[in-house]
Amino acid sequence: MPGLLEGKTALVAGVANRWSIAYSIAAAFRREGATLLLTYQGDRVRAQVEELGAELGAAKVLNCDVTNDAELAALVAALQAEFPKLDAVVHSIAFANKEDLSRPFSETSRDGYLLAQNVSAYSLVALSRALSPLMTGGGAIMTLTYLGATRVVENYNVMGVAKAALEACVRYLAAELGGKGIRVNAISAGPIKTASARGIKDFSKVLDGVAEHSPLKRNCDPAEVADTAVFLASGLGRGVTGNTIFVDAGFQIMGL
Ligand code: NAD
Ligand code: IMJ
Repeated sequence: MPGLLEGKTALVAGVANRWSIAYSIAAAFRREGATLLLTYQGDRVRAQVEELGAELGAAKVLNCDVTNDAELAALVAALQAEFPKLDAVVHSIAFANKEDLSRPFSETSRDGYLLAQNVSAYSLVALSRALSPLMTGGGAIMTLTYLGATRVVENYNVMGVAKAALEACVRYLAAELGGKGIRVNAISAGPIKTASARGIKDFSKVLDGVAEHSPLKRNCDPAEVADTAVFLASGLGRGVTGNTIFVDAGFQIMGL
């Protein structure tokens, strides 16, 4: 049976290691027959991501810090030379200062606030502006968000505000890029034990809470998030844009 992404080229930004949500998405995209391009942030993770890229049969593994306009331009130049068209872009990137994810939200510094917005929200705008001209046959841009965008989640703080901005960016980008046949959506994943969750105070309590209270009585797993990304990148998602799709074992519908 042909894969759902046969003949499509997808760029996945945000693989740091095997536990990254972006890694699961890249693996699912390959499974469905996509040509895979991976980008990573800097030398610290290069060796690891190159190894994972080789394992996945990625066509290209490229450096790109999404806060650096020169690196974004270099990425576009490198792709233009080799890949005639891009069909899907996955933005799976977030960062805030660790201390801003534990102390009171009102103590967030101006620099900490701007850092979280720059890396976690503005970067979707920058990436979309850079890469949408390569999406000449239309396509799908998607990002990862979290419930803390619209609800108060303990310690999520400045990241919640950044995710609120990210979800608004999704709507404005969707409205603007729709005319080019480019759809823009967010996947709101339930808590998953990745590097970005490690060291977060009481994270295992958050996982236990979801397992106890969600409709499906369990946590979500990264492969479920990845299959939703496949749906959005494929023709099956052709009518969906500007949306936030929850892949969270149903947790967000619950009141008490
Ligand atoms: P992760 O740490 O594996 O991924 C975060 C990625 O962001 C890393 O690959 C890191 O290199 C990249 N990154 C940070 N700054 C960057 C920059 N300046 N330029 C380029 N890349 C940069 O963790 P993850 O949990 O897979 O997170 C991926 C996305 O999923 C994030 O947006 C996160 O907010 C979101 N998310 C995570 C969870 C969870 O519970 N793990 C739940 C919902 C949403
Ligand atoms: C992160 C902080 C507080 C509560 C949290 C999380 N909950 C969940 C997360 C309940 C699920 C994970 N998440 C959704 C994120 O988006 C994480 C982003 C993040 C994590 C770190 C940790 C290490 C660091 N900076 C970070 N920046 C962003 O130094």
